[in-house]
Amino acid sequence: MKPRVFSGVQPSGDLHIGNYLGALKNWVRMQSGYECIYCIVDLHAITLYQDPAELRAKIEEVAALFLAVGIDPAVSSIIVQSSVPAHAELAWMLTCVTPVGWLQRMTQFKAKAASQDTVGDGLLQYPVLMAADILLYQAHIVPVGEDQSQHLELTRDIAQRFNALYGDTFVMPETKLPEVGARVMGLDDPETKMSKSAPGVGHGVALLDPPDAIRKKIMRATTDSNPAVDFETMGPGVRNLINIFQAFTDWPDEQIRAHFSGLGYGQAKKQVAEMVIESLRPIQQRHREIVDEPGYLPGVLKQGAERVSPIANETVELVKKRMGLYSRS
Ligand code: AQP
Repeated sequence: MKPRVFSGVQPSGDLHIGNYLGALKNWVRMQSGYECIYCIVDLHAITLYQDPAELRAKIEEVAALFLAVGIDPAVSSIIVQSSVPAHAELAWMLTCVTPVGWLQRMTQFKAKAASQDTVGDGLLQYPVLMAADILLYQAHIVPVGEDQSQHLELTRDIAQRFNALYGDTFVMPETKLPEVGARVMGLDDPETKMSKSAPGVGHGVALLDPPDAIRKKIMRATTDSNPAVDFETMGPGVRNLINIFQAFTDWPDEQIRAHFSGLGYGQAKKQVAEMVIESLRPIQQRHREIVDEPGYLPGVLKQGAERVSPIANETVELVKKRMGLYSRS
């Protein structure tokens, strides 16, 4: 049997090249060697307020993007988190074995809570729900960007604690980061990671941005006062742009150095912009075709939920049995 992979994306805004290079690109590659489950984590998205109509539309947009980047529904399962009730059910059981101090230490919680007037409990519980997503499918590998590493460590801690209290139940999942692109930074501020929910039009490149918008954003990206690319002294803005180029092209370090060394910033930005535009073109084209095919997307999501539900239900039944809860079986 192939090892199982699970990963997800929140439909909380426009998917950007950070989401693609940090996660989705890896997901596509993993399909050949693993049994993959890719999830639109809408229950995670509502940890911060979402306009209901916009959220509904985003769920379908993200699903269409999964397909457009190359997730093949014939071999991988694409699911919407809220359509498989076992995610929320297991999350509650795991909440009960998770010390609140573990959750209060999470960097993402602290950062997101700081920008809210009132902090919903869901924001604190976010990593427990993420642990449930992964452990529900007894996933072996979780391909994510670097920002999710801490949540993955917590997932392992929760699984270990559960196994210690109730007996061996969960597979211990491993984190898989991409070699390049694990942390794509904001174009307007290379000290913060590119994020869907960050304000500012020049912050991120969305996967569905038209070529002109991509060109404009990259040409205006924050750099430093050097006149040309110097790998020894370059600041985080230029480094970020070159990382983006490398993550899209998969060129080795030597080729990247030879290509960019000594290039003026204007020229370097142009190269990056055109590379991003050309890389996104087929994804955008495929996205349009998928959206224009009535009934296709709902069919894919229904098939995905039907395929994974037996795995999810088996885990929930096992956990209930271990905990002494009432079980139908
Ligand atoms: N800047 C990034 N660089 C590399 N990888 C990234 N990921 C996110 N941002 C970057 C990876 O994308 C996957 C999906 O992320 P998510 O939707 O679960 O939420 P997130 O990590 O919180 O991403 P955002 O874009 O910052 O969303 P918001 O603003 O809604 O919180 C994950 O594998 C993540 O590591």
